[in-house]
Amino acid sequence: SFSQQTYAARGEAHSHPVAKELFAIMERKQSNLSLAADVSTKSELLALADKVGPYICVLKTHIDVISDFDQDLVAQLQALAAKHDFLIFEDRKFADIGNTVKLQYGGGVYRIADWAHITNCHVIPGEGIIQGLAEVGVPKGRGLLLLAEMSSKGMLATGAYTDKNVEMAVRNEFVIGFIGSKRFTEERDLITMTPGVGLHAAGDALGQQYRTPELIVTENGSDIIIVGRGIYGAGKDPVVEAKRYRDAGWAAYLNRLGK
Ligand code: 5BU
Repeated sequence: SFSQQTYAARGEAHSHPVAKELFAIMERKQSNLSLAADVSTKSELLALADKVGPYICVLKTHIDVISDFDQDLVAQLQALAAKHDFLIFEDRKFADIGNTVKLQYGGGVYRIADWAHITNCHVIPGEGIIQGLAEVGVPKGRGLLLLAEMSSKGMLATGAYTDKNVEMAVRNEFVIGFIGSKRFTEERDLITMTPGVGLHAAGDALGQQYRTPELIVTENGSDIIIVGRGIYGAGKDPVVEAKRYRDAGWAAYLNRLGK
């Protein structure tokens, strides 16, 4: 199983350039931690990314919640990605027909495909959404995650719907993996990234559910933990918490390897 192999070995063997780079970063930084940087201004986002950047493999953004977004923000994010050696994942959750998502991904105010190494989509419209996104993303060397599951209470991505995500991921080279709670397949070494990870809280008041790095990485075989408020939440020192989650995620990975 890929779960028994090191990130380094998986990166060397991988055929997708984004997955290859991601595994190499994880190995170099000994980090399978992604920061969900859900702050609402440009200055807060840049300050958080600069502080926590040394401890993460992926910076996950919701660029449309930044009240003073401008193109200089993404230029500066790209500079921070180079400085601290992380990839940028815009958690856009595209969900429209292929022709529309092409416009949303490549253009508009945000021009996501120009700066986000990774984005994601729901497959509710059918496989054309992947084809539309691929037309924009493949020429730019980007990668896509499918939302095979979500972390929130009562979510509807289960059973046959999750299985369809896996089938579509396997047959579309642009797809590098999933958002979900576990490893789904042994084909093409598809990566799983898991949000809803927390060491202390059980959830929030709006349906978020938190599970531990041990459950997610060691037992379920997921590859990357995504942590937001556990790192930058009220009263927290983001650097202290980022180190804590980085160490917990990496320990869970070493446990999985039996080291
Ligand atoms: P938190 O502060 O660690 O709860 O933030 C979780 C982040 O992950 C937040 O940006 C969500 O939009 C995102 N997320 C999620 O929580 N659950 C999901 O299933 C998916 C994304 Br997909």
